[in-house]
Amino acid sequence: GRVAIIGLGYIGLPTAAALATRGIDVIGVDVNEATVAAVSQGRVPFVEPELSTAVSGAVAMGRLTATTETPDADAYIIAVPTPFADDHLADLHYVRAAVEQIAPRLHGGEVVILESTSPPGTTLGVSKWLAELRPDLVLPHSSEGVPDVYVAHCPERVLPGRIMVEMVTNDRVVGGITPRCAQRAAEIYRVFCQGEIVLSDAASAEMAKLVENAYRDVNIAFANELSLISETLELDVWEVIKLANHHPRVNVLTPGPGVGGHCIAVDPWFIVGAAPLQSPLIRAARDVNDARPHHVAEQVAKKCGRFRDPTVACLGLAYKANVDDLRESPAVDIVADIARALPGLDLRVSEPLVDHLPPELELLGNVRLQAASDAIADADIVVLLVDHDHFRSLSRSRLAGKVVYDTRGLWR
Ligand code: SAJ
Repeated sequence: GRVAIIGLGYIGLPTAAALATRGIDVIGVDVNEATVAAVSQGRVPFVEPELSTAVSGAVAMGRLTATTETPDADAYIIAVPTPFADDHLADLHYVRAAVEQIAPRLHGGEVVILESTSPPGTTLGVSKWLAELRPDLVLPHSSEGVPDVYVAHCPERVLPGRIMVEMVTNDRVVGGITPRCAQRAAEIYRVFCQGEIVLSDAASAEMAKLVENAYRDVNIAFANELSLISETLELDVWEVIKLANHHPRVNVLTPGPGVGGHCIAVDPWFIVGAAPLQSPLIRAARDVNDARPHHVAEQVAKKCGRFRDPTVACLGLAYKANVDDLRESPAVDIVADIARALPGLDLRVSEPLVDHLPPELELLGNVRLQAASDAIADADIVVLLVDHDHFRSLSRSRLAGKVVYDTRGLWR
């Protein structure tokens, strides 16, 4: 069979590569022509370990092709973004656009899988959209007749930086609009997934994915709140957490400069949106984590007050350790916040995984990208924002005599 994957981003492209390298014919579809051109030549437009080899191999074998037009296929996997709108509700227009592209291609017998993280009810909505667009087909939610298009939700749960490993080894939840839909969708994931494939209904699968990320968000918020409390009580939060974690049933996560990425800072809002009155804890966690970047920037400004003309080095811009992804990164927000609050400040930034500043920092004029050793050498204040391995291995003697603000506890 042929599988079409709509959306060649951080999830769609690895999934395409995983299927194609195991002998399935895969057609990748993306609205971005540059992405389609890159993939067609076997290139990956972003950094993810082991993905390049898989994509170039699959393209060379003729198993993976890319196009801007949704083709005829036996199965469709929708892996488009589901960002949030200003009101924190999910913006489903990319999903809707994918469904509109798929609908005219259906003949009956196909599987349509939504992989994008979505609020509960979205997969049922996809099925209903397909039914509206193709009244000649029987969709699974209609009570009469055996469905001839199988709609399911199969959320991804891979960790950026480990996608190619986790895509194969993680357990996978497949939620169908009907049990038969789940079974049909599961057949596709059996091609490359070595973890357990757990069948369920679509709405439970949607909610489970949101719960996974909200769970992590709430736990990071707990660690971040402990960091604030410890500052007030003049305690070392890293010491406190280390001691508490010696308890056999306690595992406090790591405080940091904020929660970035496109998932953990977004998905909890879909739960809050679905049940606002019942989710005060999840909402509070979001607020605690969202307040972190400004708090860190304020602390840096305070430390600057102790110098006449301070030079500040900020280490790291990525949203987390050892990835080159600067989108939704608290580190970028912190640098921008400091630069705006102290326009005359000499602000050096080091990010070993990128070779130019993101536009929002470039615009500010007083931020310079430098190698970590140069930035530190000139600095009065060193702010560690990302726990990249590169910074871990820096010689500690370089920091002697400087004010050090380690937001990740990397140099404890
Ligand atoms: N962070 C902390 N302290 C911690 C852990 C993380 O401050 O103890 C910060 C990170 O620095 C980063 C943010 O939280 O800014 C999120 O990082 P992450 O590594 O926790 O997660 P993501 O966003 O890279 O990937 C998550 C994963 N979800 C869970 O672990 C429950 C991944 O498995 C999902 O597939 C992914 O979201 C997704 O796409 O939903």
